Amino acid sequence: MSDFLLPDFTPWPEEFAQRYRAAGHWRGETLGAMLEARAQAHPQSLALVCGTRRWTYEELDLKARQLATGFSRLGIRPRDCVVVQLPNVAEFFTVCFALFRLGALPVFALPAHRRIEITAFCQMTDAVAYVIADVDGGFDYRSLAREVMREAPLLKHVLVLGQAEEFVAISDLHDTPQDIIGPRASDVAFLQLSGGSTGLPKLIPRTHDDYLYSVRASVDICGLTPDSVYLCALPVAHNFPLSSPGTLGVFHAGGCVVLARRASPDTAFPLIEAERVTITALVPPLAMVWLDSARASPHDLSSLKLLQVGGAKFGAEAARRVKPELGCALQQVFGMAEGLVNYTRTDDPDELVMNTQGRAISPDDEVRVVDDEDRDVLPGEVGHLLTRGPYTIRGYYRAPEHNARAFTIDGYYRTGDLVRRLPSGHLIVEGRAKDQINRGGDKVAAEEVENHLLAHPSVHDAALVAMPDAYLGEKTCAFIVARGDAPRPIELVRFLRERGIAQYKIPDRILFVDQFPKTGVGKVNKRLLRERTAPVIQATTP
Ligand code: AMP
Ligand code: DBH
Repeated sequence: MSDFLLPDFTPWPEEFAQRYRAAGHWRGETLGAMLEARAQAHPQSLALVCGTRRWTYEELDLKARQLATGFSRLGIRPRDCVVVQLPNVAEFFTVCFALFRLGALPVFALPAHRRIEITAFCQMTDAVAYVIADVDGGFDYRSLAREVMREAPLLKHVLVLGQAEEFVAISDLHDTPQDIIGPRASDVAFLQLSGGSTGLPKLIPRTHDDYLYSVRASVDICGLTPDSVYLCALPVAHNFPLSSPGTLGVFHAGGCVVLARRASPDTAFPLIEAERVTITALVPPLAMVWLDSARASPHDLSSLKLLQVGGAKFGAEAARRVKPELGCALQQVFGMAEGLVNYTRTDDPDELVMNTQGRAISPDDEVRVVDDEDRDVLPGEVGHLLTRGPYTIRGYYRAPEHNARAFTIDGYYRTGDLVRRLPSGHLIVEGRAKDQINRGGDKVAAEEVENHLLAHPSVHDAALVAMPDAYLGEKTCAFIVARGDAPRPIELVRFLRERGIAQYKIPDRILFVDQFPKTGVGKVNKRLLRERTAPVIQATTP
């Protein structure tokens, strides 16, 4: 058994693993080896632009190897988990590649996460280190780290980009590179996050083999070359800009990644012009803002060839505006950190690009569309999307009970999405069965927020539902049955904030009701609650 093998990881059954290897999907290459190979092949090519810093492949790889030595000296070992919460900065990559080399596992947090989430990630993974920036977006991550340290006893190190105060500065850790026996490609490389639908966030173990396959195949589908210049405007740790084909795809192709600190047009457009960006990825609300700003912008966006939009459904109407207003082609991307990614192809007819969310990457992606009893629906009918394949996990990390529900006996992942499949294999996302709200690409698990609301002494019961929104697609509305006098909504908002949850999970609306409508079996009828948001929406829509 490998030293790097992670317990609590559900591997693919051996017959599948053999098949994926035989097909050439899994090639035995690790992420660390991939970067090293690129640095040897074209050391002087530009790999990364971050503010005024411009790193070649040689520099990027060297810094990662130096940091690996520093991490190792600190005592970070193979299989140790390290929660990484960084903004879009170059050090995200040196930190991650250093950990990949050691066989330690980054746990990808988003900058928006706060005490509750970070503490949960640390506790669930027994993380030994937590990597942060000092201050970003006006928020001091060091004070967050102090709170997390108190609740996560196994956390030994806080590594800070910038002013470390009582913690360790990342810049002090670089040391002479050493030869390291790295992990195997079949080992878990990192833990990605799921938006989830339960009270607790879920962690997604991805192996070097499976992730690199999805990256490599995505590079082909999206036509990345050494001339590609990718603007990373979404949070760098998110699965979409990381791997579809994302920054890792660009490194695989030998192109250049340009990091944007913000995704707004006033930050992104000047970068597109200055760096001659050819491809970028956005969630639908940002794509709409870009569409509204492009024409009036003084910046030359003509280098942009492909805009990828995914994370939430991009409506056909907005989709049709991309070419005329941004002057580039659109690609719809329907993916999930658990694995399966669908793309519209660059040579698909417009009809498919505007109206579908694409088709699966791999000929070995098995996609089923089923009814409530797991029976295949007729072709073209709406049903639950189930999938398994060479880069889709067989289980979440340390979640056996949840896994029993989230996967079928024969290993299909229940995505919770409702889709329709066209004869071409393209999928149209028609809705969602999971109890989750997709707030413009930010996934909010209803149960998680309900549990926080229930902790308030004046809340007897809580139900979080989606409410349509022109900009975000969906916003959240919390229905509350009060215990005694109803608290003021602002008091509940303050309560949630003080508990330390990410801002995007705070309900956009809070409404009080005497009781919840119930379904036949007595469950809260969320469909009826969603309908009750209609007057609210009308009242607030100009
Ligand atoms: P996660 O499992 O947290 O990585 O989130 C993945 C989920 O995001 C999918 O299961 C879908 O519900 C949603 N999603 C991602 N891309 C799209 C898209 N293009 N259209 C509709 N929903 C999407
Ligand atoms: O929403 C997602 O999680 C997502 C969207 C597009 C994703 O993980 C991906 C592409 O890889």
